[in-house]
Amino acid sequence: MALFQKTDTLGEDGFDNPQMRGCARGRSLRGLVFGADRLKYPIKRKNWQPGGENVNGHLRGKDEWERLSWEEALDMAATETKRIIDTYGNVSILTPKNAGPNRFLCSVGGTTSQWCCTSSGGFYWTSQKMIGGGWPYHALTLSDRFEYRDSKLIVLWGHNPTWASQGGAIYHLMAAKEAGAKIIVVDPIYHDAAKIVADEFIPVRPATDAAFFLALAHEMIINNLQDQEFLDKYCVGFDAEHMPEGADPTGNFKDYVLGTYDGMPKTAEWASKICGTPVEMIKSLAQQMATIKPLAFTCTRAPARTYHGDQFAQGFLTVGWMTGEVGKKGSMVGHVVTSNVGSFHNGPRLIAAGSSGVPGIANPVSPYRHYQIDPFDEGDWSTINQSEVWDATIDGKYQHGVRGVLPIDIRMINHMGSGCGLNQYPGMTRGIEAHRKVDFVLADGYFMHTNARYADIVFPITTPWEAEGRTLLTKTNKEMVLAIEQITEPLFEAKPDIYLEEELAVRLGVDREVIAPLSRAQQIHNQLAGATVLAEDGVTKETLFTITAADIPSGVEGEPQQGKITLDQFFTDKVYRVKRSPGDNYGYTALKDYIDDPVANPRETSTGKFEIYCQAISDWCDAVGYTSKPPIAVYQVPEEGYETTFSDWENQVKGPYPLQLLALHCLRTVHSSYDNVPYVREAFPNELLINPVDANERGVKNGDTVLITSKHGKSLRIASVSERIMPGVLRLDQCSWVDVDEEDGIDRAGSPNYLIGPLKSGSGIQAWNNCNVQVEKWTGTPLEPDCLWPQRVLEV
Ligand SMILES: Nc1nc2c(c(=O)[nH]1)N[C@H]1C(S)=C(S)[C@@H](COP(=O)(O)OP(=O)(O)OC[C@H]3O[C@@H](n4cnc5c(=O)[nH]c(N)nc54)[C@H](O)[C@@H]3O)O[C@H]1N2
Ligand SMILES: Nc1nc2c(c(=O)[nH]1)N[C@H]1C(S)=C(S)[C@@H](COP(=O)(O)OP(=O)(O)OC[C@H]3O[C@@H](n4cnc5c(=O)[nH]c(N)nc54)[C@H](O)[C@@H]3O)O[C@H]1N2
Ligand SMILES: [Mo]
Repeated sequence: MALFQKTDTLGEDGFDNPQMRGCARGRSLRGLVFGADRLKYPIKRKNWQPGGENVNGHLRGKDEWERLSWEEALDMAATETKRIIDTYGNVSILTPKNAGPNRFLCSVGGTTSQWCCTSSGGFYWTSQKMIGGGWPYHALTLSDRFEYRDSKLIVLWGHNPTWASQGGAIYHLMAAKEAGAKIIVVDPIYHDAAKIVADEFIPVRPATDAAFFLALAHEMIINNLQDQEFLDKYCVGFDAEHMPEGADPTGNFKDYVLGTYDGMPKTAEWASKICGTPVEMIKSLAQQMATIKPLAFTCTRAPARTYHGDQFAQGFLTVGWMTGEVGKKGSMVGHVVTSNVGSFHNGPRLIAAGSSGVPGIANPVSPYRHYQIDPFDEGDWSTINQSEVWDATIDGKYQHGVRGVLPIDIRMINHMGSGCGLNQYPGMTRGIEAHRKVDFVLADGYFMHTNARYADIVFPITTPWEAEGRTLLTKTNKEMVLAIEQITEPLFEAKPDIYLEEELAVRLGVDREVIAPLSRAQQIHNQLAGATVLAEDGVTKETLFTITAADIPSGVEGEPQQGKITLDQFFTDKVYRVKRSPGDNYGYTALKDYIDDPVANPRETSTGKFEIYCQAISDWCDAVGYTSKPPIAVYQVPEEGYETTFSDWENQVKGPYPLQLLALHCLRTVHSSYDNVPYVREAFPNELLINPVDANERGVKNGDTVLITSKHGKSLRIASVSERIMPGVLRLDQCSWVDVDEEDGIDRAGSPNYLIGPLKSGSGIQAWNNCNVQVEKWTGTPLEPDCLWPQRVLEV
């Protein structure tokens, strides 16, 4: 059977309504679903059995496996979970995944969850507090894709949409360029988007952008280029005359930049030593940003996924607002969310699915998970920051917001459901140690991915392509939905997540209906029947699907309804797109209401304005309890960054880890997903990108195997020597499946989180893009390209 994600062939292809092309991962689905390494049966680690105290935990990741029947495995997992709850309480079970705890564990008293800033780095909380609004998500402030054709200057700061963004991003950039926009890219890498559309490329070292922003501000101030009227009217905190009530006037941004009180003007020369950008480039960018209008000033969240990443977000917004380029056609300042909407499909979704109708189950151990946290809440909850879950498990304590450091005794790690936390969270060497410390690790998976490899019991789970029925996928850009359908019966003994959860819950005395109150068919029907699309007026919600009596499966409750497209048509086309044209009612100019009338439409900040001086974000970081920061954008040296590559910064003497490592979202994988598929490995080898200057210093040639060492771990990779990356900076893909050689403790797969430490800062950021490393030529056996490695096929 051929199984490729179909590509969009609907309608006429063109800049207004481009067909959406399937990506390399989608086209590799066959290798994922029908991979020889699919997990076929429930399995148990040979030297583990229920009953605790840590039965041979040191063998996790090394032990052999034995096959169990589903009944045996379910009984064993349920008995051990119950023992742990009865002995140590629900709080002793850690569920380290973004998707949140399972219905099963919530229904039996809950579990310690994790919270994080994951994708968003410093932007999540900083954007809400400085811009106002967005709750419970970020405050997003970029405009609809058509508006880029009105921009005369587009800045892509740490923004490579050719790799990480859905929605045909590069096509929209090309259209903007054709319409006359100049495009400037600022990045440590001369990436593919730069190659295709950039008129100028400006290099910058990772985790140093905050210094660059201050120099841009300095340059604008000394040449009086800032839009003072905009700053006075819409912002607080730029200068001493416009501070929020009660704030110390000497704490304003302008005086910090000029060095009025600290004697240190944040000049281009000062910044250049830190960020590595030539002085002339900094000055020229300030000039261009302040004078070429309309300006679209965009970045991703990648540079904010760094230690002190809040200061990136603050600096970016502050300098953007200094240009006054907000809320008008083609003028915008904001960060993109490449993961959900794509880089240029900003604004509210035009199409929405109905609710499945299944109510959530609260987690009695904590109301918080994923992005949600209230560090000021002094209640008796237990949620651990993603950067701290492994340390907390090993050390028995964690930071509980304003309550400070509290003890915790984790006895079980629950990996059920989606996510691959052990591979994906920073500090994997600590993660492996944590997994070896507890009594029980429970996992499921399609394969023996990292979570499964270090577990005691693993259940084989069906992929979405084995799930019954046909439904719609709305996790696309805002203008379209895709059809998804079952393409094969469940393989081997794989079963759906819900089956696993239901069976475990029943064994602990919970009613089946609590876990699965509605059949899958009913849930799908609810999603299809409730789907809506905005009418041409851009306001009215219309029913999307026509559903006939024959479309409603027996046993499913529902009524026939009239919509814009029949289900048969949708599942034939496989895609539904809203037709766009310039000037239509689906456009969106971010923040227009505030700019048009700031009195009638105040921002949801404490002052009602944009807060360049933002006490709220400073208070928030203090409450989280890792590192504190002043209310304005400043530059603070990170725990790992550029300065820390030196042992003696004053005399510029390099230290033991003289290079900076980036770990980027890549063409090969979606995070750790697809990393086991040999043909994406072949097409996109995860090589260490290194500049010729650094390679030559180390006698490393293109194709050589190199050893990468950090304070936290060691990895081998093949070097790819190229001038496309700045000297002093390296790049790996996030995130290959770690493959540790137990003899020497070195990871063969180049999995970046094995090198990256669990650093903790600011609003609770995961610091993925600032790791300090050393590289040397590997004198042992050279690595074979990983596309030739045997797959992890378990013979049990
Ligand atoms: N070094 C570094 N690390 C990073 C990042 C980085 O930039 N650098 N980025 C971070 C970011 S932004 C993110 S979002 C995270 C993502 O990290 P994760 O959320 O852990 O995502 P994946 O690695 O794709 O893991 C998804 C796993 O869930 C399984 N799965 C998918 N659907 C289901 C399902 O329905 N049921 C079950 N049981 N399993 C399912 C897949 O097979 C796969 O193994 O990674 C983070 N880690
Ligand atoms: N193919 C693919 N696409 C994906 C994903 C995937 O795994 N694979 N994951 C999705 C998800 S969940 C997310 S969160 C997004 C993430 O997507 P993004 O947030 O866009 O992150 P990246 O693609 O890792 O990095 C974007 C750019 O930032 C630059 N950069 C990194 N650090 C710095 C820095 O300190 N300063 C500057 N100036 N630039 C820097 C990198 O060189 C790169 O060019 O991607 C989504 N899209
Ligand atoms: Mo993400």
